[in-house]
Order: sequence, then C-alpha cells, then structure tokens
Amino acid sequence: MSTNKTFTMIKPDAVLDGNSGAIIKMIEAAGFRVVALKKTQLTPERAGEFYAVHKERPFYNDLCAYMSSGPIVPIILEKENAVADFRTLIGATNPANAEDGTIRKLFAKSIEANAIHGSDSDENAAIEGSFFFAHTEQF
Ligand code: RTP
Ligand code: MG
Repeated sequence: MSTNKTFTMIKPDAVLDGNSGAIIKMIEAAGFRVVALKKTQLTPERAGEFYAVHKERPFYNDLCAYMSSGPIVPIILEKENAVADFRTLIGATNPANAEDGTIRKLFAKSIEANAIHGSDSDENAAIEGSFFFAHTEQF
C-alpha cells in the first residue's frame, strides 16, 4: 500500500470551542495517521504568508485577521489518497453546502470560520507541512 501525506489545521473557532479532540477523533477514525501535531498561534503576517495564494481575493484581509485571532492546531496526516480523502472528510468550504457527517457540517460556523483547513494538492501539502514542522518533528 502506498500512502501519502496531507496537511490540516484546526482553525481558531473550533479550537476555542473545545472541538479539537472531537475533530482529531473523527480524523483518526477515518484512517488517517498523525505524523506531527501541535498547538500554536499565527501572527497576522504569518497568516498572510500561509494564505498568500488568496492575496487578491476580497476575503484575504478578513481571513488573515481571523486566522491569527486565536490558537490553531496544525497537523500532518498520512493515509492512502490522503489529500482527496481528507477534502471529502472535511466537506465544502461553506458549511451550508457541506455534506452531512463532514467535519465542516458538524463544526463550522460560517464560510470563513469553517473549523478546519485541508491541503488541495500533494505539492501544497508538503509546502504547508514544512511551514509548521521541521523534518525532525515528523514521524
Ligand atoms: P482551506 O484552504 O482553508 O482548506 O479552505 P478551502 O480550500 O475549502 O477554501 P479556499 O478557497 O482555499 O479558502 C480559504 C479559506 O478562506 C476563507 N474563505 N472566506 N468570505 C469568503 O467568501 C471566504 N471564502 C473563503 C475560508 O476560511 C476558507 O477555508
Ligand atoms: Mg484552500
């Protein structure tokens, strides 16, 4: 079996609501293995760097303010077909459109405060994972 990695982060709304444990439990129950995990907080500048791809989007400034407003839990995960399967597990960006049983359907508050991030490609998963974790922190 060949596995690959994805990167996720539990966003400030979900961490502050005390939902980190329930979300990690769902992730592990879906067959993902935790490779690296911690709790930290982004500065607005680092949030801007993480979401630089969205620089020209109208929601960029709000997103950077929100993502630096409280603690986050970044996690590297491993599984067969990790990136695509994880996007299925979290559901649509807007929780109003998310399928029943997805993490965003269960825990997201709004299109912005949507509980969790999921990488959109293998390449971005590697870039995003190394944004938060040294190689010596990944097992
Ligand atoms: P993510 O990158 O966080 O996994 O989310 P995604 O791929 O489903 O959505 P993306 O288009 O990459 O947007 C990144 C994050 O920006 C916020 N957002 N706000 N106000 C808005 O219209 C809006 N649209 C997106 C969300 O927090 C989204 O997850
Ligand atoms: Mg995205």
